Amino acid sequence: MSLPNLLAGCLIALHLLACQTEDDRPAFADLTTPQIQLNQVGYYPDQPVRFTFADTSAPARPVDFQPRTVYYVTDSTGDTTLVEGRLSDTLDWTTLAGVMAQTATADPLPVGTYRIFIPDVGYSPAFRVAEDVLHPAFIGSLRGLYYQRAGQSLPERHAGAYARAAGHPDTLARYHSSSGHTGGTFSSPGGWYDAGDFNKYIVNGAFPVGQLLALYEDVGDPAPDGSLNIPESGNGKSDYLDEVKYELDWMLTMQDDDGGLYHKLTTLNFAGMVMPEEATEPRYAVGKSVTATFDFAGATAQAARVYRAYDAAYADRLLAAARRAWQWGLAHPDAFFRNPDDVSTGEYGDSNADDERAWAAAELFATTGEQEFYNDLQARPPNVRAGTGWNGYMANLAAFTLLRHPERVPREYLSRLDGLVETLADSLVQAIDRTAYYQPLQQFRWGSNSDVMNDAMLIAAAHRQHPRPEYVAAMRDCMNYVLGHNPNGVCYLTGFGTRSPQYIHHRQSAADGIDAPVPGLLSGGPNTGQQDREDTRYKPGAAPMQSWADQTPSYASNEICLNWNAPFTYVAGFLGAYPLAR
Ligand code: 9MR
Repeated sequence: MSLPNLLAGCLIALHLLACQTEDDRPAFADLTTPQIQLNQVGYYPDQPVRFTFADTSAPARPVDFQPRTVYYVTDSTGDTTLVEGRLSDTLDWTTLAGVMAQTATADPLPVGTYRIFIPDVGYSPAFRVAEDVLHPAFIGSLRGLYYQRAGQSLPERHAGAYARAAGHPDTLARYHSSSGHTGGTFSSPGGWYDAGDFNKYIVNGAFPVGQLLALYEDVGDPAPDGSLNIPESGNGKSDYLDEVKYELDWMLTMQDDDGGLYHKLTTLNFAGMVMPEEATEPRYAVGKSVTATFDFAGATAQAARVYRAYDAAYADRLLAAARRAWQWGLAHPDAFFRNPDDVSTGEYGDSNADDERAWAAAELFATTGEQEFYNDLQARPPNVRAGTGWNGYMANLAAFTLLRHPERVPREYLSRLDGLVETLADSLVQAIDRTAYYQPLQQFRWGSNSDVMNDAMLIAAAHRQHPRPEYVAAMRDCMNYVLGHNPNGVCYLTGFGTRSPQYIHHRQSAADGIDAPVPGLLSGGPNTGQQDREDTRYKPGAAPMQSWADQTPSYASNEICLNWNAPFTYVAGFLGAYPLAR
């Protein structure tokens, strides 16, 4: 081709490109701004639309902030203005969120898709208003657990683009010397991978199972047969219970003949960022602990109740396993787990098992009504906590279960628990109302997004006892925060909203060659500890809520984990299904 022809060709190509860009983009495209932060998944038709205007690209100095006056709610094209409203006075949210901000709470909107427009700032991402607005995210987060299945291939018909080979059969797991066995192997297949790593931990299997089964008990089956597109769909049984059973079945394999539970099934060290089938280092049963054993007793005793109608023989098996674990726990009160010198995988360590014991006793009592378990609860009543992060603390689940099954619990005991939950929930509601971005946390630790969701679970427990609109509003505020109403302008559930994490710390997502990460997984969220700062580039001087990095190496802020998806699932399921929530 001659030079003039080449130039002419280039010009035509450039012209086409320009035309295409102009034609395909809606008028507002260049004006969509992360400076307007809101719940990118959306709002219920009876929910006020809370959003914030904050410029996170500039240093948050009061002198630099230019307050705006009005906002408009527009249709999704941005062309038609539907509502005009005024922004709040300027709020100094620098300490926690690193921003100067203005908020607004628009009146509830009818079903539809909308944007917020602020003159000289731009348009927000589009958001939906719908009766079932959280349902896709709820199903997505459950399917996120399916994607975590170990020992099973994920066929395209269930996993779409994320189809993959099976990894970690775990049929020839070894015994680490800390397990009390020498030599030999045992079979421990199935279960969900814990997180971005491929290991399986009893403490962090039992806790999410307890939270997920709590939802089933509180709202009824939230994902009936056929709703999750998993291999068991169509078997005539709840998809929800089918998926949770995948974890329970694995947990049952981790019980030693004497009733004690191996603490975890892991490699000696974390694997590289590879697909599951490429991570083939030997796996070991490591340790045997009182915390894992009581946690297992709690989860299986609860499951024995929930699975009775699903499969009575399975329920019997679960209850027998729970009783044996309970006995082992009583006999080994000091069997606390520490990583042996040659093991560096997750520890889930703990030096106090009172709360695990209370959870086990509560579930065994709710399931059997036997006096022994109540006596134990009287000696060690569950001390409910809020705002402190999970950190292996099980007492909240114990309290929720006792409140859920009041018929067996003496009135005085119950009213003490009820009062505690109500007082804490009320203090959370107040904290949410006066804290940046209307969420309850003052401290942002590892997995802070789950701390927000765990606090919302506590509010849900109070709401079950004392239904109040302010409880619902507070839970929805927590959801707003996690789904985009935050200074990062990020919807932390992968695959949902308009800006969600692209580089989660998750081996499959890093290694599968697909740009977008596996969907339905909740990023841990801002963490001022920044334990990974050597490999992660955090914004210098980031405020606590901005101490988050969408970077693959950021295991301390952008990993995903079972015990983060589970409370998200609970809250999304509760808001969507609980009759008193609306
Ligand atoms: O969630 C856990 C966090 O509270 C701890 O500070 C951290 C360090 O011990 O571990 C986190 O749990 C990780 C576990 O140890 C291994 N799998 C991934 C978990 C989430 O990061």
